[in-house]
Amino acid sequence: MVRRSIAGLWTCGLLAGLGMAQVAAKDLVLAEIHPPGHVIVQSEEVLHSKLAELTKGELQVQVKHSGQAGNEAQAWDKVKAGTLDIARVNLAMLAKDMPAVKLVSLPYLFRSREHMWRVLEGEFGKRIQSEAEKVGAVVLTYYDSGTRSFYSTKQPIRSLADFNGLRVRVQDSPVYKDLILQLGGTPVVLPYDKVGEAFQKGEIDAAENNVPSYVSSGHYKLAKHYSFDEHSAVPEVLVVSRKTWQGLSVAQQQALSSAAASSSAQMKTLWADSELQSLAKAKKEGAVITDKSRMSMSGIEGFAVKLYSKYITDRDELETVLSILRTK
Ligand code: GTR
Repeated sequence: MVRRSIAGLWTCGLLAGLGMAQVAAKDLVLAEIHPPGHVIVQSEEVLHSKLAELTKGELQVQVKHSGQAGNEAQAWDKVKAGTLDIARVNLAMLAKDMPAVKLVSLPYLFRSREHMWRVLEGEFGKRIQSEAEKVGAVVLTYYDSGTRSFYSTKQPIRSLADFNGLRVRVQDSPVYKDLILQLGGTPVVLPYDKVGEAFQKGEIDAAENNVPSYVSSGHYKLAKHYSFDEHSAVPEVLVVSRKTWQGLSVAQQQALSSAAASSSAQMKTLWADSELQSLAKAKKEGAVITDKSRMSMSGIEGFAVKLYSKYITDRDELETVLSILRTK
């Protein structure tokens, strides 16, 4: 989309009068499912202002928040097809197209947030990058997504027995579907924006997410038992379509990469605070938080190991997982 302000039109007229062409501002549409106020949207606002600053307004990011440009699966498909410029999605959503993502979605893979960042910024990150390129996307950066835990409507999940027969909403990821099956529950795949309605209609009993999303989605009002088991830590990713990327000049590509890196660095400083504030809000408004110390999930690692055996199918994948685990 070409954007012209009054000042822009005036300059344009002036430049035309001087026989010079003006470089039109270009908007890159970014699909986002979270609403304003979510820490991810705040980081995208940083991306927008940094890019505008670096390109002197020549390149801008237009954040279509709250799912205006479709849900995550739709946004990812459009990026691959080259009909959407940028999508911010949870990396787990790319597992169907990228083998490396299946591995990174495995539960209990990362020891800490620092461990996850070292893995993403190392060799493994390059592998994700090259797999994304094969399907038509360029990875710009990652954002924190904390850890994911289960939350339920009727009673807190405290032990493995509590999964028996539980209908648990999961993202459209084979790894998550299998995790719930292994635990004895029934996985229900739903896009994020349909989860609230499914709780209301009694179609699901539980879901899982990080605390900022549990709160900003309003799920904490519908499923008030949040059990801090922290079974996975899959980051968010910002991907640009190959078509858009190739349509940018080298200077614009550099500016976009640099603005994305700045927004990710900024997000690292915002994330912890967002988790604390969201947790405080949930507690204040009646959510019941069960800490790990009050859960007896012993045995869950056994289920996780079964998943590892299913998803690590050859020597290369084994080496990859081992190198992730060995990353200091
Ligand atoms: C959130 C993530 C979203 C989406 C959502 C979900 O943590 O930021 O992109 O994947 O989880 O569970 O669908």
